[in-house]
Amino acid sequence: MDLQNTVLRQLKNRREGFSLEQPFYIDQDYFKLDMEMIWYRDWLFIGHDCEVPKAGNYFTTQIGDYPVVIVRGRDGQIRAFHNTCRHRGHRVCTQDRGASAKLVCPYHNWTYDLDGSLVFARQMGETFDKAEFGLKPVACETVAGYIFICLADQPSDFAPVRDTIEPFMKPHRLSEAKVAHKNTIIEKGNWKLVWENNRECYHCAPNHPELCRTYPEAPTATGVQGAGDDPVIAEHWQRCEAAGLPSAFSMDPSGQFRAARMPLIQGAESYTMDGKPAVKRFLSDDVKIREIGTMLLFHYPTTWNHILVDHAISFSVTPISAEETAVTTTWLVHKDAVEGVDYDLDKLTHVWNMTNDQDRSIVEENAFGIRSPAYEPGPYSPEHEGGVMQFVEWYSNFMTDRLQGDKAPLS
Ligand code: 3BY
Ligand code: FES
Ligand code: FE
Repeated sequence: MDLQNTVLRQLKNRREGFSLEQPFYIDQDYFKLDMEMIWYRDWLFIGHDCEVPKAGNYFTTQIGDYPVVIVRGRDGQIRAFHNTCRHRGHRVCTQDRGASAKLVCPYHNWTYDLDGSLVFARQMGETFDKAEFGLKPVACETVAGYIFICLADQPSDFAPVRDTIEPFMKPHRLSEAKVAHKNTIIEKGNWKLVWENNRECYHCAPNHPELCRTYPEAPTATGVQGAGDDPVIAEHWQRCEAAGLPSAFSMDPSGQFRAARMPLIQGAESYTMDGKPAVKRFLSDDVKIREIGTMLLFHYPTTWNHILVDHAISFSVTPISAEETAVTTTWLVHKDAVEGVDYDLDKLTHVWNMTNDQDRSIVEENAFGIRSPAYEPGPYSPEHEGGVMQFVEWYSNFMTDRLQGDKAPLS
């Protein structure tokens, strides 16, 4: 409770427009509080439904202390379960991904159906009732090719997320895409530093030569100010919307998620060194124009995304410890696109592999400096770092609400 009061006070007295106090980025107890208040309670992007195309396909993940398995059932539905056996707790699925008609715990072979019900448990005695020992479900929703889970017993309403992002995403038909490549890097920095870095492009020109060939560094693209008064962006929205692609800036009132379609640098169609498409077979036949730029979607605390005409890239943030964060990048292409024929994997992944590594280094050096006793919160650039201020604002408000909900308000 003492810690909760300290955090509440620090957030209340926070200097607006400045970075957070040191412990928010390095302290184990603050990290635990982030996990309990945000990660164990809110909706988290966890993967794509095209990663489990058939019944029995599954993948596993780890959110803080919780191992989770996501599996497609014979009825086609994607479900999530706590990946802890109801016998003595062994992880049921121990691989990153796989395919199986049933989920069989390796310890004593308790066997679960794809809907989580226990169907087989050897020699457990007369009175044993299998119905009592199904895998514990985790709330799971899919929208336009994206799977979200929520570890809370009573998840918040998913409808606002669905209502905002579905119209933007649907035309790109990502449910029918395939994973061309996926990788995970570990960044030695707190998850909030990963986000702060993502929410501005003030750092792009000095750090991202490859990305800057095609992605505009203007704060209107990355930030959260809407940008409807920028004539280039207004024209882009008009043109894309006329072609049936929702585009104008749309942000949830809570500040937790935002979708907007942004133009790339003039003439560029994709994140390649020459701006030309990386994939010959485009993602969706429903998209009738080529110069659609990038559909930007973020949803705190797990994901930011770029959806282009020829491919899509999702990013997923997973905290590991106070000072370590995993960032998983997934490149999606049309399911019929053939590697070596329609796309070259190096060309497809080059720009973001470079950019991710540059961002990793930035986050790690940022964390390094913040560990110094001489660190103190510093001012964000009002022109370039509005998106970072917005993230910190969201974090502070969200944590404050949750912490206050857990106890009587501060006197
Ligand atoms: O990936 C992103 O969305 C942001 C935009 C610019 C900097 N950063 C890479
Ligand atoms: Fe799973 Fe025994 S712990 S079968
Ligand atoms: Fe960056």
